[in-house]
Amino acid sequence: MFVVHLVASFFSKLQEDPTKKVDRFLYAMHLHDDQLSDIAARFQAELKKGLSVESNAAAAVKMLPTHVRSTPDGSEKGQFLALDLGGSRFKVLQVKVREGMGMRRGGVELVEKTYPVPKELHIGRGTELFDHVSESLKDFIHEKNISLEKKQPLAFTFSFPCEQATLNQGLLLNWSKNFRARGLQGKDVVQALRGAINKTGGMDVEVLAMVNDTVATMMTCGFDDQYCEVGLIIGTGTNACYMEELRNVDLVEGDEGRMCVNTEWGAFGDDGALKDYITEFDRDVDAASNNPGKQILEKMVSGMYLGELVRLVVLKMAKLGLLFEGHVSDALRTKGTITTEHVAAMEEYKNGLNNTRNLLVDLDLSPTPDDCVAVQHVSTIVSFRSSNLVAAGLAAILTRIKQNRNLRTLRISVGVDGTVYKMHPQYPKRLQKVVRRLLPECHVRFVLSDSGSSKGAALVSAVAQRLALRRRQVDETLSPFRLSQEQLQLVKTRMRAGLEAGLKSKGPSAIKMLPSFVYRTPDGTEYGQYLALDLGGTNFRVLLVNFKQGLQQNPRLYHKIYTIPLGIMQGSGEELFDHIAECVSDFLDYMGMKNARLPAGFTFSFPCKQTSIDTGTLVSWTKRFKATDCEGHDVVNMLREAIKRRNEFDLDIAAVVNDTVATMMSCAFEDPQCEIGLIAGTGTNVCYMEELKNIEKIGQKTGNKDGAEGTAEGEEDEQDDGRERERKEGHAEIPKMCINTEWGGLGDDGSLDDIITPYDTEVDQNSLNPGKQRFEKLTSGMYLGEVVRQVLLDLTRGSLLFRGHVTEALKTPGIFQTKYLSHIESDRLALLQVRSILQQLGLDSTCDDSIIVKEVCGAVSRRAAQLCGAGMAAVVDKIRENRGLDHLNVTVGVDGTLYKLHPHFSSILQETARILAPQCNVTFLPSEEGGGGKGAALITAVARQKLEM
Ligand code: 0WK
Ligand code: 0WK
Ligand code: BGC
Ligand code: BGC
Repeated sequence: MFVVHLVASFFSKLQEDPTKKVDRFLYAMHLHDDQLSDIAARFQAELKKGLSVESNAAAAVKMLPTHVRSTPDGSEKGQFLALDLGGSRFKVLQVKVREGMGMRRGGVELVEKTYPVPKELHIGRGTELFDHVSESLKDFIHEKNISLEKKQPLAFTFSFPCEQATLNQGLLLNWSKNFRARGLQGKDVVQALRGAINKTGGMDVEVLAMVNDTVATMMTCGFDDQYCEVGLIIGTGTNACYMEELRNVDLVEGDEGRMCVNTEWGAFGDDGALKDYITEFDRDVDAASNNPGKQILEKMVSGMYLGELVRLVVLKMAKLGLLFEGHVSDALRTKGTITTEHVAAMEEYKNGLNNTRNLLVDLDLSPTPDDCVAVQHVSTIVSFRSSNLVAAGLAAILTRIKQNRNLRTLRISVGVDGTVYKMHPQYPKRLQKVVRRLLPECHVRFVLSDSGSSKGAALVSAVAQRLALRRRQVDETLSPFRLSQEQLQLVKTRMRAGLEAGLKSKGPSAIKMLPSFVYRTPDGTEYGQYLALDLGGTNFRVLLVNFKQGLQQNPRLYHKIYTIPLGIMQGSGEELFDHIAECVSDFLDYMGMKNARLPAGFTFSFPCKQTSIDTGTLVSWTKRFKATDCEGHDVVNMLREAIKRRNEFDLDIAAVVNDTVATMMSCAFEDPQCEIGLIAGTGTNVCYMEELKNIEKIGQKTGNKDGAEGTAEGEEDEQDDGRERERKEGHAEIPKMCINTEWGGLGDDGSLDDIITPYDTEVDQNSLNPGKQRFEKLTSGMYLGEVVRQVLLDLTRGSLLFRGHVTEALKTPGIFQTKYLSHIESDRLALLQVRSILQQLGLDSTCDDSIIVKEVCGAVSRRAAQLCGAGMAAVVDKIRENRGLDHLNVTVGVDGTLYKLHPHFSSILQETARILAPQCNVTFLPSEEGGGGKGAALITAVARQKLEM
């Protein structure tokens, strides 16, 4: 038989190769590479249009966000029911991912059953369609004896365009293919499914995720191929999805990581973008379809229409006498008599011609061998155009991915499914060849989805479940850090009680309330040249401060920063002060003032008991300092001793002040309303101007071994001119003194135990001063990084992070410096940069991991800022009540790297203080560089001038 055909065709060639006649007739369907590149370029423009919030509404290609943020990463597991609706077959499945013993590692087990969907349901009421779906589900559950004890998670593949706000919700935008059930457009199909399942009853199912079949196909293939980031369906319908950069998906919050976008490319051309490629046959197919004007590309590409296109071409050629000597049968006139299966059959290598002849005979035609060759060629041209158009669409998507990732070459895999791609013998080859021709620099692998898309849908549900579980577990882990208004109000109350208690007792109190012997803030009359030493924060600064006569003139400042090596911080007191003296000596050299015996102020950022402005007995070290033989000693003497030991220069140390006091003075020099000093840096602390009469412990002389007596009478004069100024400033001349609260100690008496978390306890236990400075350990820069590390450790041990790998890095104390919090939490920082910070710390992370790390950092720093805000509310309300005011205007001078460098700390602190102290209008004035030194110089100036009086 075949030989006869061969001979016949050879002779006819002599006449004319019948395919030539068809090529001429279907010239418009031949798409050359430059036309395909043009279509790819047009499609790329459509992708952009669909992604952008400005043009999405008008875009034909809807670019629907899917809320699938990652392809499988190997940790998915679980047992799921799955529904696969919308393709040529409706299937119910049970999918087991890595469940159960004996399964080779990483296996997925599928049990499935196909249920027919009666045609009338395709066009009936939507509720009936979903009733049929849920009844099929129930039937499947019973047939497969799936226990209904526990709630069964379900994954739903629904192959129609849906607008999704989350993974388990989706508004149907429009039907396509052969579905047009009423009453569902614009409705949430997941809700519709839940409704049907409840109506059917007897099933306890939770719909975890609804995905488009392209997405499910990408996930299915991504299970075995990590490069698979594109899903392609060429079946009844056609469509593609791919992993887009989240920053480009305007319709979804956030710009970190990626999200799979369902392009719905079937609608490409609905806005006329393909008008110059549409042939009369395409117009006929569209006109006769149940959604004219819609899904233009789909009608040129997918299985529902290819057969019809061939029929219309053959019909037209027959009518024009180009086939069957012009004979036309009713069957040929009848819609749908040539299906895509027929097209595929006609193109089979061996039996293609035979199948063509059989088909034409079935259509009551008596084809000649040439007719068969010609009709077969029509099928070839129609399906060739289909694969070419798909190739153009893919080329656009892959080019976009390459550009998104600034890659010169791209290695990627495309997960494919659909009866056209699967059934049509030559379709895959043709498609792959054209893609490789259009994108020579890309290495594209096509992965056939071997088991339908439900595996992928289950994986999405597994990811959804894992993300939901992780979300719940991360929320649980972080909820103790999320302080309620009531809790913050409590902290304010406890801070207030701690301030009051500290003012009263002479004995130990959690909040020490240390008198500073600074009775007033600067009044601008300060003048002269002073040396200032600023120890205790991140750096040690030596400054020369020059105040010129005349009000508010900014002083000249020269300074040099020195580091204090950890070994010195935690060595002997002598070494520490020798190191300080050495730095001062270096500075005086640098300033060429070795011989000047300058009056100096010493900012010493640790709790000191003072009996005068120039004495200070260190109560206890804090932060990183632990030098021996210092606690209980007068630090001014120790400094003097060290200077004497060095015997190179001499200083007249006239004042020692806490950095909070120095900061208050420095800011008060600019803003007279400044009566509070706040440090939020390595440590945390606050000072404020308290009324002398409230400082009971000052009442009687605080004898300490340095026994500096003299100051007493000084106080009176102070009081006199204090009185003078008060009058000037209106609130009756109440003598005041600045109190260094040392609020870092709040909670040392257990008063914060109800908000301290196990992570905080861990940090406290591993600190240099366990049980001490509890409030500081919840709020200051030295500890926040450690609290974060403890939380990350716990989350990793719970395999919620870093795939459960507890690396050495994560176990290393101090590795997560607080500055990383500031970097990680800055809005400008994309996730990629968060990942590179984690990389530097030896923490290999995924996008999701860095989202969680950022959240942990945010929770820990937010709590810190809120606690400081609550503490500040207590201080300003005390001052307001001290003065019997309904409303207080006050300024707080602030310094510290946490307050100054952290992206959100300062605003959250201010907001909290505003809410908790509504009767106070608090202005926060960041101190300028070296404020601690300037403040010390101001105090020294005040102390000096007093002496000259
Ligand atoms: C098989 C998938 C299904 C998808 C179908 C598309 O499991 O989700 O909708 O492929 O191909 P069709 O059956 O429409 O040819
Ligand atoms: C800068 C001040 C200094 C203070 C420091 C606190 O000049 O007195 O100790 O701020 O901030 P930290 O360096 O601890 O972040
Ligand atoms: C639908 C898509 C679907 C595709 C393949 C199209 O008609 O709009 O959502 O992915 O068919 O099934
Ligand atoms: C110290 C305070 C200091 C604060 C800020 C705390 O650890 O106890 O004296 O003001 O840190 O530097």
